[in-house]
Amino acid sequence: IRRCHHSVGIIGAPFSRGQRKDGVEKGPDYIRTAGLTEKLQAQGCQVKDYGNLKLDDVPNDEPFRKVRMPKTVGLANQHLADAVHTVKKEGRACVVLGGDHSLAIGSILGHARSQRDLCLVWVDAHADINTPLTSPTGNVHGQPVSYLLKELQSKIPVMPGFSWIKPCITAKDIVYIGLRDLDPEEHYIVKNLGIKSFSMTELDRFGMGRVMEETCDHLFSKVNRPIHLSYDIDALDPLVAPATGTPAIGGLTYREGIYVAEEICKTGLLSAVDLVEVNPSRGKTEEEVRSTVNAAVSVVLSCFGKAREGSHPINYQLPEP
Ligand code: 4U7
Ligand code: MN
Ligand code: MN
Ligand code: MN
Repeated sequence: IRRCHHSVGIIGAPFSRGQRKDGVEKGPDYIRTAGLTEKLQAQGCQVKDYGNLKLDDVPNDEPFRKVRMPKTVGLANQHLADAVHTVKKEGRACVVLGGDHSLAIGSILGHARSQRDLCLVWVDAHADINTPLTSPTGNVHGQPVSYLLKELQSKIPVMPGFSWIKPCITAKDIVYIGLRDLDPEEHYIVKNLGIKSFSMTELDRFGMGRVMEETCDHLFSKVNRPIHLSYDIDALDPLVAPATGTPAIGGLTYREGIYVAEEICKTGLLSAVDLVEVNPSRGKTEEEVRSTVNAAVSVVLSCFGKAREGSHPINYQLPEP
């Protein structure tokens, strides 16, 4: 039985300051222009588009050690957390269109305000769990998970723009899918905290069917909980989704990427989704941009009931001759 959220709230978060490449702020509008709302409606969802957040640069935003634009990133996430909280209060499943992955900080904290027992499925080539002190780049899009984890709180320095952030998840509440490009410090953290992780190696060993079974076993062994799905488009192979800031070869096929979303939908527990890191400026051709944006739209549609086996209204009756 398929129990999907039929009321969806969309927030556009045109934010790029969690990394250095221009263009990722255009993600939300490209995804909308590809017809996301209309297609969700056509498959039976009731959609409210909350529009794009106004996310401005904070002046005099000097780096904190290596971390770039901490005040700007902190404030944008504060606004996003409020917006996600509003969508959840109004009883909708929340879709955040990014923007770069630093947005997961605000998205997950806003979600956790109304859903205290949420769990996190992180689909990404990267673990995004650098602390501000391990980050090799200083880009916050490689760090969001570190701010959210209770176990890492003692490793996070006090930073301008970040003082409102209180960690809301524990290591056992997370499952990673699709990892293939981790910094050594990130690998240490994932192993040391015992975070459940299905890298591309486990995917090759088990197949995506078993990976999704074990993901659900891990997260719902005791009790069912709301799911926050944080989906970085670079989890997909660059052959499918090339228009992204940090592509990594050897990723999920289109089919595997869609399968993750279908299975999450089938749990009936999906409460919020981030679809991030679509960067139209990184496409070398129109076709590369189209392919990436279409993949992003398809992932969201599958999250909310689109099934490749087909579907029909519950009370459908064949026409009588
Ligand atoms: B994304 C990186 F060093 N680990 O921290 C870093 F390799 O949101 C990349 O997953 C982070 O796209 C990628 O900057 C962030 C780097
Ligand atoms: Mn990534
Ligand atoms: Mn990411
Ligand atoms: Mn990326």
